Amino acid sequence: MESTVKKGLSRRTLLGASAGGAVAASAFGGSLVMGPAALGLGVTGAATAMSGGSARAAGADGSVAPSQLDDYYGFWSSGQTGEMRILGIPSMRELMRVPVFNRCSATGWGQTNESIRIHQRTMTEKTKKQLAANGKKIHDNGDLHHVHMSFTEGKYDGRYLFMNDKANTRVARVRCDVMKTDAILEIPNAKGIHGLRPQKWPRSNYVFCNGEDEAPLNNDGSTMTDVSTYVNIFTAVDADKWEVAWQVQVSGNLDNCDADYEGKWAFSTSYNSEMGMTLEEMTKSEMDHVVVFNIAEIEKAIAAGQYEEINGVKVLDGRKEAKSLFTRYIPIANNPHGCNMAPDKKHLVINGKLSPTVTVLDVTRFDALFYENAEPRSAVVAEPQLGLGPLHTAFDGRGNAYTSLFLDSQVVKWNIDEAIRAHAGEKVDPIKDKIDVHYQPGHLKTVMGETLDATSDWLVCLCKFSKDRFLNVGPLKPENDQLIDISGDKMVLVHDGPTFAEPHDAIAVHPSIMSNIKSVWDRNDPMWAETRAQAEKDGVNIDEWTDEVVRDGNKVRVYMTSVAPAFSVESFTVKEGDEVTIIVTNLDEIDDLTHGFTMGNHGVAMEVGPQQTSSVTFVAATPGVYWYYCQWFCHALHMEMRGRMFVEPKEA
Ligand code: K7E
Ligand code: CUA
Ligand code: CA
Repeated sequence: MESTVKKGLSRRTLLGASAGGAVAASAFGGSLVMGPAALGLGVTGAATAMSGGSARAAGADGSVAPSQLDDYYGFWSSGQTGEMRILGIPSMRELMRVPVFNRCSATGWGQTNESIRIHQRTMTEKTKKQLAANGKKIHDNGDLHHVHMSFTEGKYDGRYLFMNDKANTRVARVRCDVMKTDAILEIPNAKGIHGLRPQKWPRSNYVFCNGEDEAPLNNDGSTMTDVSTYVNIFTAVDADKWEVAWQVQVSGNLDNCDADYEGKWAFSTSYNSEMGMTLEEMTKSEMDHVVVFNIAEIEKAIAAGQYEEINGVKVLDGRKEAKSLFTRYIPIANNPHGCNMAPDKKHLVINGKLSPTVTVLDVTRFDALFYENAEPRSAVVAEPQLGLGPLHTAFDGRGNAYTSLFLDSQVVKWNIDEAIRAHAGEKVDPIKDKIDVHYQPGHLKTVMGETLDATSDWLVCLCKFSKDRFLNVGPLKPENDQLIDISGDKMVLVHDGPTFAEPHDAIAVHPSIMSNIKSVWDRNDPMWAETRAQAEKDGVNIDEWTDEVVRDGNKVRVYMTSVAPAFSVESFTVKEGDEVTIIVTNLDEIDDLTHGFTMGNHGVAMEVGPQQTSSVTFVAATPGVYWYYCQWFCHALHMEMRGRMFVEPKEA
């Protein structure tokens, strides 16, 4: 088996071979991407192989041999943890955590000056006031549901990843070259950004963001219980400038969204068209709706100045009663959730949640929705009944869709074309397969299934409950992200992947798209441009060996460099109450040689990657000797990579 791997056979072939034996491996020698189903291994076969705990199990569970690389990058949201995670697919190995909205103890994200500047750049005055009242500079938590990559002409382009923070009404952008957050935007007027999607065509000029929660536009306490003053806001963020391009006020709330492959439309589900404030009120109507946003009409009105400027943002009125050309409302069965555009460029799938159906809309019929006396449901081309609690749908490259059934704890595979034919009266069953998942699935994702590169390789199903699938770790259990082989006719469950609170969503991306990813920082990176400007003012060159302590009133700036295994500064002296800023430049330029800076008993720690500059500011509180040290194991003498801060009494 070892030598077969070296000959370049994919793990997928081995997976098939593990059931059929070594003979099968050689029989299928050159032809790769043979799923277990294609090799005659059905669901039962896989289950037996795994529960039998045989030597084959490791091969059948989606694992990748040590030192072998995964076939795909997986970018995972983390829900209330507030970070983004990178996993390998199919091994489901967690490769990295990228702090975004959260405070990270390891990297100092949310504490370093570089990260605080990114947080504060677009912060509203109101938020600053609210934070100050709580003794804080930034929100250091978030609820990150949706991660999506930037597109060029309907395909991932490896530039950025975009994500939402439902908790604090923000969106963030992560640079794919260094995998660091480079921009955070607080969205004014809206409340609780939930659904988030980039424009797919011609490129991601916009990132569309749904405000889920209803609140008064001027939320200053002057009106609170009068629901008629509440608004809901759809936002288009300029993905390059990372500022709000425009907003549209809508009827009902907004849940999930997506965009088409022509750059004409964005669409959002609404579960609260009732504008109810209680569960009973929010589920009262038989029908809610999908809002269709007409990008060209919106841009025209913005260019013509037909907007109202509210809190520095251009806002259009797209509510039903405004009878504008900005929006159309398509009635959909009560409380829909997921909103998924198929890679066939034509079909949009709306997931029923309370209804056992999904509604398939033909987006090429959306122009007609804007004609006079248009029938609002004229774009509905299918409404297959799939099972209980459909939440989200993913697509493969063969015209099939995979829908998560939250209540049934299943994934159902169905064919879009056959669903449309059945809707037209033909006797055909669009449901191709159902598989049990464990348990209560939310999002599910195929490899690049939200792009024109959709493949029929793997499906990741993000289950909300794991219950008995893992060793009991207490009342709080992990989620269970399951890996399902979809290369054959039948879906085959191959791996259980425990994850911490609470990945809602993920995307899978081929490594060829990630070709601009770096191992060493560029010294001229904009991440520390302001830190560099301050150093220049202080007459310090941070690109070279530096050992400078600059005093500026009660502010002290300590410039040092790190080369394994030493900091350039072995000790420095400050006074009690001084505001101390430590600026560290890592002069090492070797792959993976990260240093850190931790100041003992001050709650301060940060990452300093190869060729990176990081800085952190704190107050030297009480007199005494404090050791600082490098917290990233970097050298045989890593323990010795430390120094002392002497804090003298104020009146000394
Ligand atoms: Cu369904 Cu926030 Cu994407 Cu969770 S949402 S599942
Ligand atoms: Cu430098 Cu450890
Ligand atoms: Ca409703």
